[in-house]
Amino acid sequence: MLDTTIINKLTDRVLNAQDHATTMTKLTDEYPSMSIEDSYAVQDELRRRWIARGDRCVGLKAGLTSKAKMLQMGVDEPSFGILMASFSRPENSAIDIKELVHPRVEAEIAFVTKAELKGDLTIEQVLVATDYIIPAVEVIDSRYEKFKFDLVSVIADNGSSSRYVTGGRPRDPRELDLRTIGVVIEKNGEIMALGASAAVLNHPANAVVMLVKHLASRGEVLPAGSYVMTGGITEAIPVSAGDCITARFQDMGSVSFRFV
Ligand code: OOG
Ligand code: MG
Repeated sequence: MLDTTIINKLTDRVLNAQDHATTMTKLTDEYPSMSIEDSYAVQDELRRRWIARGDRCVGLKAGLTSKAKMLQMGVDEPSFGILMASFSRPENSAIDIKELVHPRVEAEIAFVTKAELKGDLTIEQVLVATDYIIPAVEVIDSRYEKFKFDLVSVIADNGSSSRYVTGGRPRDPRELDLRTIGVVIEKNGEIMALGASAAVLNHPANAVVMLVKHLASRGEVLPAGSYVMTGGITEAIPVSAGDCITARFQDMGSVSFRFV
């Protein structure tokens, strides 16, 4: 494990890049021995700093949970990250691209839980503890040059998290077949990507199962009332100022916003 001084120094670097929309070189270039455990220690420190600023943690995200995303990023394992209230933007809002480096959008199914989840779970247990599922679009923005990273580096950058927009219709997960929800991402009215929800680990609730297992390995639980994003169903779509994004989710409505 890297010592606390180095974890703090790396957290400063990541936070600075996030706050000022600047890029950094991969943390593993300087610390080749850095481990996944070290990256999650950076995330813990990021969360402490955000909370100290008055922000609130609303939940967690799973990323790199679909083949399309793993292929696009050259990584073959899921990552987990923290979602703060300040990252959220309303539906139909305008997201300021100046605050971001090279954003991309992803369509994801989000879960909102109503009971604490811990340990080894089945999909069924996740569904029983789910209050509702809801469409979400994540705006990811790697702080690494050219959006290129390894698993250790991307986790320390909080899984490229930058903004997310939640919308459409909340649904009871027991009323839908969660493997066959069709999703279409449109940019300026043109279809850029399409897929079905089974692309995420065969069933998006599996992302929650994996997340809770990861938390258990760190002695943590997923509290009731958590907002969990399960990962992009398709590859992520690069965006620029002026782009209007609509993600349509079968039987769940759509989420729209734009970049200025
Ligand atoms: C890492 C984050 C991936 C997802 O939904 O797969 C992610 C990245 O691709 O930058 O959020
Ligand atoms: Mg994502």
